[in-house]
Amino acid sequence: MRVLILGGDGYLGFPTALHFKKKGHEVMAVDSYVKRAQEKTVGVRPLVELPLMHDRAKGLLDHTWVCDISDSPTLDITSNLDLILQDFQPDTIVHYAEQCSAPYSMMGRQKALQTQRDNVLGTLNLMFAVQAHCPDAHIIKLGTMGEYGTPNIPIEEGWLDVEHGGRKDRVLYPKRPGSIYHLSKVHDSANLEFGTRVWDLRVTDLNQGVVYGVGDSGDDPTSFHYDHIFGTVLNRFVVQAVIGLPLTVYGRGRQTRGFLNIKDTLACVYLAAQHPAEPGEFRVFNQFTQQYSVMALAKMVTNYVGGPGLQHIDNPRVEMEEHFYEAKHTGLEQLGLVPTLLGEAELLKMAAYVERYANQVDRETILPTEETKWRKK
Ligand code: USQ
Repeated sequence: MRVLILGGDGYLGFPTALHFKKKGHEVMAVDSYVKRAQEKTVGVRPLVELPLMHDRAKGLLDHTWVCDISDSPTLDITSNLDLILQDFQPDTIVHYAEQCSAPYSMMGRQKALQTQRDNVLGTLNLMFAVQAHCPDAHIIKLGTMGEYGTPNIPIEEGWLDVEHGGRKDRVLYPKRPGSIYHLSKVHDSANLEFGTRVWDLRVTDLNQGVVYGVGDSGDDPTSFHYDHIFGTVLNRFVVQAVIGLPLTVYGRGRQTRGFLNIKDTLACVYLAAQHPAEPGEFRVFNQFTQQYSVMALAKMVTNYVGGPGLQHIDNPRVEMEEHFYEAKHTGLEQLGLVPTLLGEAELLKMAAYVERYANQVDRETILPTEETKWRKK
């Protein structure tokens, strides 16, 4: 396969590009480096500061291209995205190139606008470019479990069979996301489903849960965040335990989410690529392997990694802190996913990785601030 990875500099993008390359495919990675600029603006950095994607990729990937995929062509100038698709003719396009942080999107009007502009318009632009240059390419879009929110009924994989007024239909599962970022993914899903119906695009929407971990050995460092803006909860808890800080449980901590190991992200995306959606199909998988409450994770980290234990802090978000949660996730397992389960071994591997760089942790970026609260004073 010729595989195009959009967002190739990121926590998931670069390891995904390497994964496809190791399996013998021709890989091009694309990134605009906007995330690096955002990190500087808000004063955070990943645990390990990595060279830029186009330097890291030397000798590892076939091609790289630095550009913004939301730039559209003008009357006389072809956009970079159009040039890439024209020349490279990908079979598979893995689309990670989006602002990925809920707290970032809630920091104020400018960042909310930036999030929805980059995410929604980037995906829409991609849909037009694919239609024009490689209409048979399979788009694998990273969505999020957060699109569904926490409804009081079981969550299906993308679609819901309804009976109403004596009639039956199959509709996109109702969405009730919890941040401007998660909303942007809902809009993406609606646009992509439209593209499959109207232009026969082939789309797999991967509603991914919260990712944790450092990959196979931790030897290929990736953009691992632990700060209150870009860090996800389990990665943050492991860093906090390693450096001896109490684990920051937001509110009551009974919020429940789906989780998966970064290794399973790579496996799921690979499985989706090997089994593409049909032309005109909008296929949705819920991409997570286990569900946990925040409290359960905090207890597990304290048991296996150590540290001073957990502390409940005022929840900076507006979210339910105790709720029903039952989400289906059978599609990827039916394609052959063998889940990597969370336990002592995985947590100790993460802790060993973090310990190697523990002296680089910026403790000032761990606690949420007034700026990242969903409701400002
Ligand atoms: N939480 C804490 N303490 C912390 C950090 C988070 O209790 O120190 C709680 C949050 O309140 C939330 C849960 O843990 O209830 C998950 O938060 P998170 O920051 O790990 O994840 P989230 O903001 O939901 O977003 C992350 C990724 C996003 C992806 C999403 C998948 O940043 O890109 O889409 O996970 S999901 O959560 O399934 O929507």
